[in-house]
Amino acid sequence: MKTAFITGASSGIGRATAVALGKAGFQLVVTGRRRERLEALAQELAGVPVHILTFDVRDRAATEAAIASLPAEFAEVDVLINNAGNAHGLAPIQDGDPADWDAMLDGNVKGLLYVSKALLPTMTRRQSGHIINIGSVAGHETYPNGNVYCASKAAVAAITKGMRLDLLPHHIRVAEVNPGAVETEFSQVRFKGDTDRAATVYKGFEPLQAEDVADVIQFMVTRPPHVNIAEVLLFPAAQGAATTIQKG
Ligand code: NDP
Ligand code: 8X3
Repeated sequence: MKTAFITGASSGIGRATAVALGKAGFQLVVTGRRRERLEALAQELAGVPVHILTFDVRDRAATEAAIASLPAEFAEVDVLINNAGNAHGLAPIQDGDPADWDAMLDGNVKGLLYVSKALLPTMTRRQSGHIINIGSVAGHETYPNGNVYCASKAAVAAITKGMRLDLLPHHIRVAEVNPGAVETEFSQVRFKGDTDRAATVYKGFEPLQAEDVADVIQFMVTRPPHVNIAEVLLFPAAQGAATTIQKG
């Protein structure tokens, strides 16, 4: 049985990916900070072997310790989905909150690096592995007030390309999935619990659901070993660019 390690599986895209890969025959390591959410996910996936790790990806020592604690039967990771991340705030640069900047750069960028670094030895040793980094359209287009979130996702794009080149000699596939608007808890986190403001983001058109992104990820990780779908841009049909959405 292959092992998939999914960060940010307590909500949204990560959770839907865990469900999809569990149903596709993977055993899972699911991570996040909210243990009760991960326990509910494991219960929903009854019959699928699931190991839960709770840690904050911004905390390098905690990330390393959590990954070092993996029992032998979950330690040989075949597929890594670097999904944990969020936007915090949406403000002009001069009004941005440095605490939000730290949360985005430390979580979306450094967290992805810490998790990857801790798991890569198991892949390089076996000369095999598949890593999917969840970027965003925001990493390929900078939109007004998106500044630091866009920068964090542009870093994910650059890191993905760098990882792909560096890991090529080790036969490790590296890919990036770049969604547009997906209705998850993303906007609730971005707007700090303002659910009305979050809901307006997805009003007037049919956004992607987390399951739509999970479908694509499942397809990517079940291709034969000689195939790497290196980059995917996934929009709702109503979206043409980061901030161009046909409403109505
Ligand atoms: P959600 O808010 O629904 O899920 C975010 C997940 O990331 C949660 O499981 C959360 O777990 C985890 N997470 C966030 N910060 C940390 C942290 N510091 N340490 C550990 N885990 C963390 O949002 P989405 O599912 O939408 O987001 C998933 C990814 O998709 C993100 O990287 C996001 O940037 C990206 N994305 C989202 C889009 C969208 O429109 N929704 C579009 C493009 C990209 P917990 O809180 O339990 O720690
Ligand atoms: C999430 C999509 O457009 O809000 O990365 O940045 S967007």
